[in-house]
This record gives sequence, C-alpha cells and structure tokens, in this order.
Amino acid sequence: MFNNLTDSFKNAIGKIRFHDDEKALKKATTELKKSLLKSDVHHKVVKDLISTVELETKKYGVGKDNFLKALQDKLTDILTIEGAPRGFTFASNPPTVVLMIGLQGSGKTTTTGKLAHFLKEQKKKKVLIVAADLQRLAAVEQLRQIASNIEVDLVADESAKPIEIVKQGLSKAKKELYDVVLIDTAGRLAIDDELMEELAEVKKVANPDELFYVADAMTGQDSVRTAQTFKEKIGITGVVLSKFDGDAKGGVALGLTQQVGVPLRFIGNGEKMPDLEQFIADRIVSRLMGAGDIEGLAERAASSIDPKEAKRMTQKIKKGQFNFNDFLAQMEQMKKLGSMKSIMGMIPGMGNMAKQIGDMDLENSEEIKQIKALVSSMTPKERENPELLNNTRKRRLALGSGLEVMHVNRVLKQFKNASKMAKKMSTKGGMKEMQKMMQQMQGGGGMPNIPR
Ligand SMILES: Nc1nc2c(ncn2[C@@H]2O[C@H](COP(=O)(O)OP(=O)(O)O)[C@@H](O)[C@H]2O)c(=O)[nH]1
Ligand SMILES: [Mg+2]
Repeated sequence: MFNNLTDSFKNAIGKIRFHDDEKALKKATTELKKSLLKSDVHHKVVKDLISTVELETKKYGVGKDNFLKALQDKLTDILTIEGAPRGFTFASNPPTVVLMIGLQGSGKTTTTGKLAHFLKEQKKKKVLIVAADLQRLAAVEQLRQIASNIEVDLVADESAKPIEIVKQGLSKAKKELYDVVLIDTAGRLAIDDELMEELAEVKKVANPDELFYVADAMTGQDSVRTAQTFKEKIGITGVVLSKFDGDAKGGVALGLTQQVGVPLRFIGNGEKMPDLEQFIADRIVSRLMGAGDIEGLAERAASSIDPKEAKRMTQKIKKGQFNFNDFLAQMEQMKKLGSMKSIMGMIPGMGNMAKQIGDMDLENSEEIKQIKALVSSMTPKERENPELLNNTRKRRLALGSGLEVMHVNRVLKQFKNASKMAKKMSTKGGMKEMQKMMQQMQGGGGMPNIPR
C-alpha cells in the first residue's frame, strides 16, 4: 500500500552509516526530499519533516540509529493530531452516530458498507445503516444491496426526506439497542450551497459523534482542499481516503492530517467490503519504516479466521496429516484475508515480497486452477490421504482434470513441499527460520526495530 514511500525511507536510511558526518546526512535528506515530493507529499509537509529530522539527528550525533529515531518520531508526529482518538472509538452513550459526507462518486456509499462490515466483523458491534441519500433512487438500491451482502440492517424509504429518515433511523437504533448508526448522505459533483445546507440540517438532527469526510485519493491534492472546505463549512472529525489502490504515489496520505488539521482515520484500498484499513499513526509508521504491522495483521486475521478451525489445522500440520481437503480450505481462508499484496506489506521485512507478488489473484491464477481441477478429480479417500496416489491413480487424475501427467506430478510435489514447510513453520522457532529465509531471498531484507 505504501510501497513508494517505504522505498523512499529505506533508501534514505541506507545512505547513513553508524557513525557518519553531516555531509552524508545532507545527501540522505536531499534524496528523501526529492522522492517524497515525487510521491505527491505536500511541499510544506516535506520541508517540515526534513528540517526536523536533520535537526534532531544532529542534536544526538549523525548516525543510523539517531536518524531512524528522528524519522520515526517526526512521522508519528505529522500523522497525529493531539487529543484525537487512536482508531475507531465508541461513544460512551450508544449508539455511536457516524455521518458520512463527501462529493458525489467519492466512495461514501461503498465506505459506509466497508465501515459497517469492519465494525460488525472486527469489533463485533450491532450496526445500523441509514440511507439518507435520497437524491437518486439508484443510490438507495445500491446501499440496499451492500447492506444485504454484509448482513447489516438498513433503514431506507425512497419517499421520505433525508431528515425524516435520519430521525427514523435514530429512534430505531435507540429502541433496538444498536451500537453504531452509519448515515450515508447525498453528494454533489462540486461543493455548492444547497448541499452544504442539506448537510447542515442533517447534522443538526443526527447530532453525530463522528463526521467522516470521504475523499477520493485519485484526485490527489484536490482531495485535501475539498476536505478543508468541508471542515470549515460543516465540521469534520476524520477523513477516509478512498480508492487508495488506484493511487500509486500515496503521498497524500502522509500530508493530509497536518494539512487538514483532522486525522486520516481509514483508507479504502479496493472495491470489496474487506478493503478498508484503519489508519493508526504508530502502525503506519512501522510499515513505512519497513517493519510491518503485526497488530493490524492479527486484527485482520482474527476477523476472518475461525480460531477453532485454525487450531485444528495447526494440529494436523504438526502431525503431518495435512491433506488436499485442508489445502483447499486454506486457500479459501486466504481469499477472505484479502489480497496477498496487502497482507505481505503488513509482515515485517516482507514489504519487498509484496511488490514481487504484485496482484497475484488467488482465484484466477493458473496454478490454483490446476490444483483445484486436480483435487476435484480425486476420490474422497485420495483427498484425505495423499500417500495413496500411485502411478495408475495419477494417470486417472490426469485424464479427469485435463492435465498432463507431468503437471500432476508437479502439483503433487508442490503440495508435498508446502506441507513440509508448514510442518516446519509450526514448530518452535520455525517462524524465525522462515523470516531469515525471506530476508536472504530479498538480499538483506527488513529494517531493524529501533528501541525507544
Ligand atoms: N478501486 C476502488 N474503488 C472504490 C473504492 N471506494 C469506492 N470505489 C468505487 O467508486 C465508485 C463510487 O463509489 P460510491 O460509494 O458509489 O460513491 P458515492 O457517490 O460517494 O456514494 C464505485 O464504483 C465504487 O465501487 C476503493 O477504495 N477502491
Ligand atoms: Mg452514494
């Protein structure tokens, strides 16, 4: 997600040795400045970042550790607003009411669904969505489909006025003890007075705990400017940057919090419901420094993996009983976790891997298709016991799956290796060994974690 930025920081850090002179520091910061500007980080933010990092590094002596520490501290600083909540926080008196606002097409409705999904699956909350965009009939229908997909309740009435529907939603939420109410509102193509008046009215009635401005990352610095305007005219408590998957540069995310004076709270990085990530300063900084985001990964895994199932699987792997049924089940689990790329970026030292993997599509990859075809040609006994597969059976499988015997052998070998590797990883110290291997593959690998 932040490949470009992570590379910029890594390069700069790589330029400084353990004990170095001010000339080396200047070289590193000059390069960092250039690449941050190229990544579309606002020039004022870049200037502030560079001058603080230079000053702080010199203060404690030019060297790798001091440079890293100064960079980490300053990054955390520019991504944080004093007193703002860390992650999504709930009102002390439920329901927590969230108003979603923004321009038309920015991603409000999609983000409303993603946020509902996040709160339901990861925070285990009872969520109600209110369809207060009554400008277009299609908008209500879109939300109806999203809500039914993620199995979240919806209040919608095409013939009502926005304020009426908001009132209805709030009273239902209070009566039926919902934890969170998300209100999706209408947008316009550009900022106009009529829109602002309607939103102000909805805001008065809804009395929201959070006002999330949804900004389209693809519009670059424009998204920052419109956020500023909405902050002045309506007041906002957070920004959600949508369509971040389409913005290769990513620099807007780095400057936005300081520029708008309101924290960036979430990032949307795909069209699907799980494609929403919390933007939490210390976690993001860890990722930017190439140290991964273990907390975020665990959160994501917890919401999509059944712990009982995971335990059963680990037991089987340890005993060497991993079979083809498990293999298919594991692939289904991986799909739920989201794209490989976004997962890899969260594992320490694996940022580079993420780039190599690119947009590997588990569902459509040729290899996965072959494996699926092969497994579906197996009898239930064969699926449970890979050892049964002798040459006669392999020939039958080849015919059944439309693969060459050669391919069958290759897939079977891959499976054997995978289960061996899995067994190894499930032992004590196995994960460490795996990381070491990954780092060797990348020629040096991840950044060290600097103790504070
Ligand atoms: N690639 C991508 N597309 C998105 C994202 N968020 C929204 N979209 C798409 O952007 C378009 C407009 O989104 P919508 O939620 O209807 O915007 P609204 O008018 O503000 O409610 C839709 O086609 C969405 O699928 C995102 O994070 N990534
Ligand atoms: Mg909409």
